[in-house]
Amino acid sequence: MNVVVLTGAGISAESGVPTFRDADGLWEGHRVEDVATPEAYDRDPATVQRFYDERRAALAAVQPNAAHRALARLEHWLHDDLLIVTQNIDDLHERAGSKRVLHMHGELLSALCGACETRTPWHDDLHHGPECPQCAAADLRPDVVWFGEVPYEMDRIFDALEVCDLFVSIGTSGAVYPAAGFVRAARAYGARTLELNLQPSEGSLFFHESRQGPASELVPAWVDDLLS
Ligand code: BJW
Repeated sequence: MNVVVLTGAGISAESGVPTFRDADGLWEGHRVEDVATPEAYDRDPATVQRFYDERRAALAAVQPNAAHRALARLEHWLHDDLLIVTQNIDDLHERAGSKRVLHMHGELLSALCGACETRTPWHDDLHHGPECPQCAAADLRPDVVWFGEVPYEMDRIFDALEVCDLFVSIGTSGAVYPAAGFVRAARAYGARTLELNLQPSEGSLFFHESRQGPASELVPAWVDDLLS
């Protein structure tokens, strides 16, 4: 069986990483669409850099939870027949042991050079304007995808959606495209579709089945079912 799993902020919530659109979300009081943009960065790069520097530093203090670990266990059995497509910029899937992970909205632990567009693994702060290791321009920004920018790995993702037998969406609001459209693409290609989320998402009706509850309970139970 070939499986594509899409994950969103909800899978990391129980690790202590804030979500975006929940009541206590990252941008409480702001519309995410207003602040997660290249225009917001151009207007006030220092504030945006500090915001991501704080999130990068906070990442060191959190750990993968039972949902991340269950997906790593699933990869142990399915090998190349499992692909995780994550909208998250944390590294909790990798730290749980998953290897086949595509970060479509970029990664906190990577910097993108505005001058030469090189992506460089990055663990430190960026607000003080360090030089790009490739071209020496002091023009490094967080390597994340904001609204209006093109997500990473779209060709590989659609290739995977085309051949998967099962598409599972975990902990995402279904509010942001193109990820919100993956369920319809997978269905059109013939996959069965399952949603695992704390509450029905904006896209729940597009799934064959939707289960509600915390990811740390639903995901291990689903993996146990699949492997039994
Ligand atoms: C739990 C839980 C627990 C909580 N257990 N569950 C009009 C119509 C259609 C599209 C557009 C439109 N106007 C503009 C667009 C396009 C636009 C878009 O979608 N806008 C919408 C506002 C409509 N999209 C873009 O611009 C994208 N680019 C694009 O489309 O390029 C064109 C193109 C595409 C493809 C090929 C070629 C060209 C880019 C989108 C970039 C999004 N970036 C961000 C920031 C990343 C950096 C950062 O992290 O700071 O990505 S915004 C933010 O939203 C972040 C997330 O990855 C993303 C999704 O959020 P997510 O994961 O769903 O989090 P939440 O908080 O919303 O939801 C959490 C869920 O978990 C909730 O449901 C909870 O209930 C649940 N939950 N605890 C289980 N314990």
